[in-house]
Amino acid sequence: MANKIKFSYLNLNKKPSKDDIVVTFKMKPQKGFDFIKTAQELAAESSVGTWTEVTTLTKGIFQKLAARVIYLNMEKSVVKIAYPIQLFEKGNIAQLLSTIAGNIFSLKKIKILRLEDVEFSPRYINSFLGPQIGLQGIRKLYKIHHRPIIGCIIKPKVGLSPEKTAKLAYEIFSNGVDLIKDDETLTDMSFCRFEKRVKEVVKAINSLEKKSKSKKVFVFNVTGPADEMIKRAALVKELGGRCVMVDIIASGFSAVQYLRKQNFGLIIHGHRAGHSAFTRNKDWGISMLVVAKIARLAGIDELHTGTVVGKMEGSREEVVSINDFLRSKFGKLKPVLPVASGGLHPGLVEKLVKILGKDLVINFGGGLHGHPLGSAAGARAVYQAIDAATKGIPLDKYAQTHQELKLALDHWGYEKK
Ligand code: CAP
Ligand code: MG
Repeated sequence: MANKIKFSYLNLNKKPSKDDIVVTFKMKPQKGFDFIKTAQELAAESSVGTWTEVTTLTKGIFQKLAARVIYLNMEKSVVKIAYPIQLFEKGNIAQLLSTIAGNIFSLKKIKILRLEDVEFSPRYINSFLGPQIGLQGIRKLYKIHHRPIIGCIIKPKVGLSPEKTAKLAYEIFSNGVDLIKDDETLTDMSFCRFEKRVKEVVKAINSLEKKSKSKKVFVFNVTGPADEMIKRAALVKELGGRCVMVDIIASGFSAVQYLRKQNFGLIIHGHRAGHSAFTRNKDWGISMLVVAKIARLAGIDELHTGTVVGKMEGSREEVVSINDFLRSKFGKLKPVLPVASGGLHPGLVEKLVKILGKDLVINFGGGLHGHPLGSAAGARAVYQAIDAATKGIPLDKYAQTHQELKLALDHWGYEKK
């Protein structure tokens, strides 16, 4: 059906106004459809237009609210669209996504569509709460400023009782790990009730902190229906925990915003399980960079972003750009601490630090509990690897005097930088 456009959405000479939201899409129409016309239809569908002219769309409405195509590159399939700020409700991520990542993904005539990047104006950014604690706040709590935060995921990912979880956490914390987290599928389970787990783990941390000055953080997974999530986080707060985790994709950003709005003063750890359903295909979906920007608006304090060297997909260029964004200025919102996780073991640490730097959490699951001498030795091995990498000492050299690291390198190998 022909779509006659009365007003032109094309405005290649337009410099976006300072409050516009500018979105970069990778876009290619199906065979037989015109690139420039389809780009305009994208702008139309995601702002004031529809498939045909409507008498209710006045010139006044169009001039005020129409999105404009401000850049086109057919060879590279790039389209940039500027959206007037009036199209967006302040502080509403659901409405943002329905606008810039909504119906346009369903249009039949489009073959390739990927939301690559979005630039928000400070006015829009500042309408969100952002992280309550943020990167600096987390480092201040630990009093660790010059090395990566050492993290561990409890494994097996599900199956341990609250008592066994607490015992294991005590052992791992005692051997140099700063943060321990629930896995993303462990919530309130018949074999590991949430409340009991929090109680047992907090007890273990309290007894440990009586003996040592270092602060330990356990990341409790509160993922669930939004009302339950709030109850679980309130419980963590009440029982003396410091951090909660949300599976941000599965739970949805409205739930994350709702949690953030409670101002619990808890660190919010963002797990991104499932993101690859729409971030991984380079010709379709939404980039992880955009997800990271939205997570920061919503109020995540630390976010999984990839490792480059580990088991999860994510190119060096992509992961570095996400981490750089999380630490950079973004309106008045606090920076976010990146989390590298997935398939990591001590032999990968040197390379990882070379690529991603030291300002992040480095998380080990299998690469700690799978140590030939068990979890406590695994904790010592990851500590030694991070200590060596922070000091710039090659791991194989450091391993000559550090037995646990040596065993880990023999077991999993060593990827030199
Ligand atoms: C890591 C992990 C994390 C992934 C998620 C896992 O465990 O707990 O969920 O890191 O990926 O279950 O795989 P291992 P990402 O250390 O045993 O691999 O951080 O890329 O979102
Ligand atoms: Mg996991």
